[in-house]
Amino acid sequence: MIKFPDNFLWGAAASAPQTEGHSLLNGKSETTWDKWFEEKPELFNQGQGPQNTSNVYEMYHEDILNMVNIGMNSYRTSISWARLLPDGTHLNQEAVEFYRSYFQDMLNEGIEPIINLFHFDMPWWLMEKGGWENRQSVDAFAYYAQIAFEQFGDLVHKWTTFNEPMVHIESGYLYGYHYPAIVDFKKAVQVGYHTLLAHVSAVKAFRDSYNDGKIGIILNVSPAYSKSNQAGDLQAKTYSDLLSVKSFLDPAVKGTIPEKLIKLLTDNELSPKVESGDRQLINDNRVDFVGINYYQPRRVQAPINPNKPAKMPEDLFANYDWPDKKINPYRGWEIYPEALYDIALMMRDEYGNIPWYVSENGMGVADEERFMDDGMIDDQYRIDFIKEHLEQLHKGIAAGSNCFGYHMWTFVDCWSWLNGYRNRYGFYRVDLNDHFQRSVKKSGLWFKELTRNNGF
Ligand code: BGP
Repeated sequence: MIKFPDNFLWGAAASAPQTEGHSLLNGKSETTWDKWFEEKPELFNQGQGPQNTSNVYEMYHEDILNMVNIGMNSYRTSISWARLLPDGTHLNQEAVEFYRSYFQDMLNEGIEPIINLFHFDMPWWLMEKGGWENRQSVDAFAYYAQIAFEQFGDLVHKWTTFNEPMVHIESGYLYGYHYPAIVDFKKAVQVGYHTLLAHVSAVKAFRDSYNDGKIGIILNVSPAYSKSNQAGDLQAKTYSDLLSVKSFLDPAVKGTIPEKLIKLLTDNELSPKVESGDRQLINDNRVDFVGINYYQPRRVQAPINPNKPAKMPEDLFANYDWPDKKINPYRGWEIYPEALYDIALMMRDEYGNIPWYVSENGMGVADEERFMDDGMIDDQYRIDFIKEHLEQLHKGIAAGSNCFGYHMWTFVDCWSWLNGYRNRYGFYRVDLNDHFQRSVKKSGLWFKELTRNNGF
């Protein structure tokens, strides 16, 4: 039997925009998702927009009882910035009451809330001013963070600033999956830099608030594996890790931006605008813990005939299609649990063995009703997926890595950006044709056994 450490956090993650619903109600202002859907509904799977999502706004109490029912002891979600501060300045009292009641309910039922501040949901009023391209976004975010710490600091003792900052950068400014769907490497770097400053400014606001909790950041880590040990392929790996892993992990944990990354950006004429004092701010505001979202590795090789200077990241590292890969065909992502062990050792050896947890891991599957058996989704593939990943994680912990928990994406099926409800990830199924009714899947029952035994 594989046993996990005492007090290990078992749970799941989600976000406000993907679960709350009531997106245009109860005083919330629009985000880029609301606006984009209004303008281009055809981009969204089956016209499924952000308005309703999984109706947690009304169903959170029932959901929390369902969490208890499968043995969860912790849950991460986010606060919607546009709900709490609809115009960026004035507090929406209804939002305060909603979140306080939601978090208090979790505490009452023995579920530890881990609360995140930004999960891809840029308020429209700020987007109109340029969003993260505009340096004013840094102060706006720090103000929002300060208000959140003031309003909920007595209930929440684990905070995170951003979920997967690389995703809003890449999807919004390189690959077109998020608004404003711009393709511009230099802008992407500037957006990333402002996001980093917003993160450290929120950490500063947290320290200044004398809150007794801990603060971290959630990063998607896809470690790069090179096609071969030839110099060009190894260099591709170095570039990929610098841009997508170390760019946030180093400043968040060590307080410094890697010199090699600065050189890479300079050599490619991609350096962002910085101000004096920024370095100090980054150095002074490090995190207490890190959440790592792991879904898939990155396979890379040397690019053929790249642009110099680089116009896109693909000019620095090309994708390598590993013939032996195992794939989740619905999402198109490689399944490679071994990377979780590599991540555990990386955290131990390169990041001072800082406390960290797996803040997302999961498997999205389309048309899950195919697997309905006697009224329950028989998602054995998800159970196998979790087991394989937990085995690797356990190996990492046994080797001394300081991992304190494992959260699945996700608890109840939720809305996923342009993919709507196509791929399902939950321990509980959500019935879109029957008032968002929840029903447990086989994986939920398996998870209950896992948590009861603190292992499997
Ligand atoms: C992560 C995000 C989540 C979630 C998840 C699953 O990157 O933090 O918001 O969506 O991936 O991915 P997807 O919904 O794209 O299938």
